[in-house]
Amino acid sequence: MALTGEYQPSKSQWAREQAEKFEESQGSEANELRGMPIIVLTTVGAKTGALRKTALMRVEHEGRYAVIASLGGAPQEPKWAGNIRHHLHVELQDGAHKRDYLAREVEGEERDEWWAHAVAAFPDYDAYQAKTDRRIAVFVLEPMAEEDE
Ligand code: F42
Repeated sequence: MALTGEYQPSKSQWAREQAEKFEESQGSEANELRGMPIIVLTTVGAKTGALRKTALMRVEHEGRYAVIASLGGAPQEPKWAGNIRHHLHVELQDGAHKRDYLAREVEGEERDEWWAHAVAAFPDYDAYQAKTDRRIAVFVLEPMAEEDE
């Protein structure tokens, strides 16, 4: 079931424009960062309940995705990570295809495996982890059953 709530645009202009252009064009425009593909994640705001849309790198493996809370190696986590912990049901749009997912934060070996997929998709993640003292959170997104399945 699709998420419900009012869309509240991000305060970050470049990130907002990328997410909006990507969605409006069904993923045919604004679909890369430095030549590498992105997806758009929709989360439910932990405080407002509003729908938040965030452009993130595309980390996909066998039909599942990971989202990496790197925020360029900043000391603080991106807000969307807290939103996910508060509300595990999210939407992810990859190209023209938008679907519902259940998110789970991963640790240990599972995190290591997904981190390797993440770095293969976007090598800068290693530099971001080296830049910050926090352990960058990794969330794996498992597809939820579609209504007609
Ligand atoms: N960020 C990453 O962390 N990882 C990536 O892989 C990544 C890739 C990427 C690719 C393209 C691109 O354009 C941007 C990319 N970014 C990536 C940056 C990403 O799009 C986000 O801008 C960044 O991660 C920061 O996320 P944020 O959730 O902190 O967003 C900020 C800018 C923002 O909009 N904040 C909102 C605001 O109004 O300032 C708050 C949003 C929010 O969720 N509010 C909650 C609510 O209840 O509505 C409350 C949250 C709380 O706890 O206070």
